[in-house]
Amino acid sequence: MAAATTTSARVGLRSLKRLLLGRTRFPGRAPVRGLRTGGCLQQQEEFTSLEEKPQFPGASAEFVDRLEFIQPNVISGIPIYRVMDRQGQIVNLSEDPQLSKEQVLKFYKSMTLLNTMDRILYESQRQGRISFYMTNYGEEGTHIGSAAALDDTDLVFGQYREAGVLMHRGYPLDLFMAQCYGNATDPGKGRQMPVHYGCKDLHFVTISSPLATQIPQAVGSAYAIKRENNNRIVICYFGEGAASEGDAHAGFNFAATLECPIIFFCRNNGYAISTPTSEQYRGDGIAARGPGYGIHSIRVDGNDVFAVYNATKEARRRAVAENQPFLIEAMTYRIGHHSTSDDSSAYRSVDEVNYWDKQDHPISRLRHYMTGRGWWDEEQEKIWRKKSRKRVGGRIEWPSPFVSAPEQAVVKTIPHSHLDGFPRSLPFPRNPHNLRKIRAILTCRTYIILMNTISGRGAFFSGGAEFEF
Ligand SMILES: Cc1ncc(C[n+]2csc(CCOP(=O)(O)OP(=O)(O)O)c2C)c(N)n1
Ligand SMILES: [Mg+2]
Repeated sequence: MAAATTTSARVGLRSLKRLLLGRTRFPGRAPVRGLRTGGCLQQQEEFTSLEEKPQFPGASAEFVDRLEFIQPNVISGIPIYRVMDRQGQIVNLSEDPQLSKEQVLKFYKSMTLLNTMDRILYESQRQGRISFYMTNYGEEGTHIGSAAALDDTDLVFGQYREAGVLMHRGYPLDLFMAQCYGNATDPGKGRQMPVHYGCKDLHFVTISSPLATQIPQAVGSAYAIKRENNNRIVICYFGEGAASEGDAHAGFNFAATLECPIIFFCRNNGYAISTPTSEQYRGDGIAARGPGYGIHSIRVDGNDVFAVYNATKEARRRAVAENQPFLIEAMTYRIGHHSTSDDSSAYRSVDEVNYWDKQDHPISRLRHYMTGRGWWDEEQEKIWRKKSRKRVGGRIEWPSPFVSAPEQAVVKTIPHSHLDGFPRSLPFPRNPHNLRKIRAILTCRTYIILMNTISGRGAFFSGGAEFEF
């Protein structure tokens, strides 16, 4: 069978050779004639099959005479670059980014502050104070490590689980809170769902929920930045689930062919809502796709903030110097539920979550590193935790237990059909039961008006007029 295949392959090669009339590029051999219709019938020089080189414009590769499919598992997985082990020890001293104590403390404080903000906003949602929230638990290292390696003017396109990037850039806690509460201070005035932050001054493009749409948009921006030639880059974050969208593939290919200075930063956290990676793809993750598009790619331990920092810094340096896209796949784990609309205990075990929470967490890894150097101890930890809780908690405005007079006025503007029996005789208590009921009975538009109202100090729109209270 193998011999027959080889023979037929050789016959095929010979006829192919005839098709290539005039296209050979071997030195010292003049082409017989230019290629034209019917060229296969014309005379050409004879070569041995070993001398023949492929001339296809679409690939640069050698001929082989064995029929063999490429195995998807030909290598045992793209390796995962790391700098620190789980105990916070530097594995290879030459890879230590040698950050100062102040820089490392800043990393740690940003990562823990993000964690504290998540806890308080998650609780806010559970108490019915805000409509929705998404935590970043377990992915703090990917946010801070990558953000710290960028220039402040590099343009960020996020997916929705990258609040730490914005926090590292100095977005105030007040505005995080205002956005989630959709109140008068929110630059978007409650028109977006919670966690859809955006900040022009900090070069952070507003989050939009349809998955992967940010990818081709980011590539377009990177192309514009390349034409401006001002040493900036674009970084585009997305999850491994979003990488299955068609937009991701279009974006990768445009970035490679147009040679755009962009870092594709994939947070591979194991799940896309309830879909585990084992059902999401059959190849070797997302990093394996990079070479397919001609993109320099690396896989890093996303729970190692130094590995993320080193990889992003080098990718950024080369993206600027070479006008090339880079792909970083940061391996991590989504410790929280997908969002407050999800209950992950339905599709994964508590033991699995506990492993990442207790044994391989980016925050504890960095803390081990800091305590190993004598930069941090339990007392400092206690003081900082208390202070950060106060910093975040102090931003929440606790509304009064009853709906205020201006709020009553809004409820009166809601068509009766939308209220479906909900009492117009106000005040009604602002408790979670009432909020849930309101959510269930109101149409989306009315719901937004009411949520803005109820969230306290809100801005709302009614009949074209804007009220603030
Ligand atoms: C086009 C589109 N399809 C489906 C959804 C619903 N959806 C929201 S998040 C999500 C999962 C995304 O997972 P991943 O990209 O891995 O990010 P992660 O949530 O894990 O950070 C899905 C399916 C959506 N928002 N947009
Ligand atoms: Mg995911």
